Amino acid sequence: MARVYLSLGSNAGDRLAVLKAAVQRLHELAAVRFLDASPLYDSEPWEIEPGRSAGEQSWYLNCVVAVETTLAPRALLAEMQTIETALGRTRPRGTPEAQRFAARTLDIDILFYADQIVSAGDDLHIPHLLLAERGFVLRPLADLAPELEHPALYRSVRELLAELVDEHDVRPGDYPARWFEG
Ligand code: PH2
Ligand code: MG
Ligand code: MG
Repeated sequence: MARVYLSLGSNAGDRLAVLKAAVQRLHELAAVRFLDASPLYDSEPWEIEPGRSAGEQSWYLNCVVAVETTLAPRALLAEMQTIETALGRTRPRGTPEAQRFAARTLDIDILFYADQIVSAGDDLHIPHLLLAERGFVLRPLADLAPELEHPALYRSVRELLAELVDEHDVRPGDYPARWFEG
């Protein structure tokens, strides 16, 4: 079993319902054991769509979830993409740029997979390449696993958060601490 941390985010539709449903789907996967979820954060969007002002793009609801899994990283990624699609994520046609900036009902990113370092193609990089730059990832991750050490940066999540320079606003959401099932 590998311990895995996932970043979940939604900035379209009923964001809270989407994140709750995503946790429910994780429970339903035989090869995944749900462990815990962080509190929820309302976060200012990183990487707004070209041609839009910051005020126009909806804020995200973000959290981090800890699971254990017997799936290998590539198989886990495929399962997460299945959940994204099942919960209404559509990928706009067009350039990778267009996809990257599009609003999303649900995005699930693998942050850490045990202490493995994986770089496989364009779509699978573990640890997540931007995690140390993003408050919307580090804040909830520090709630769950402050002492977790980044296997390439040799710093704990707590240290990464203390050193973080990120102008984007991340606010504890006005939601119950146990917003999820399980
Ligand atoms: N996800 C992105 C791009 N920008 N911004 C915030 N605040 N939260 C996200 O989850 C997020 C983002 C791409 O997946
Ligand atoms: Mg993402
Ligand atoms: Mg993603």
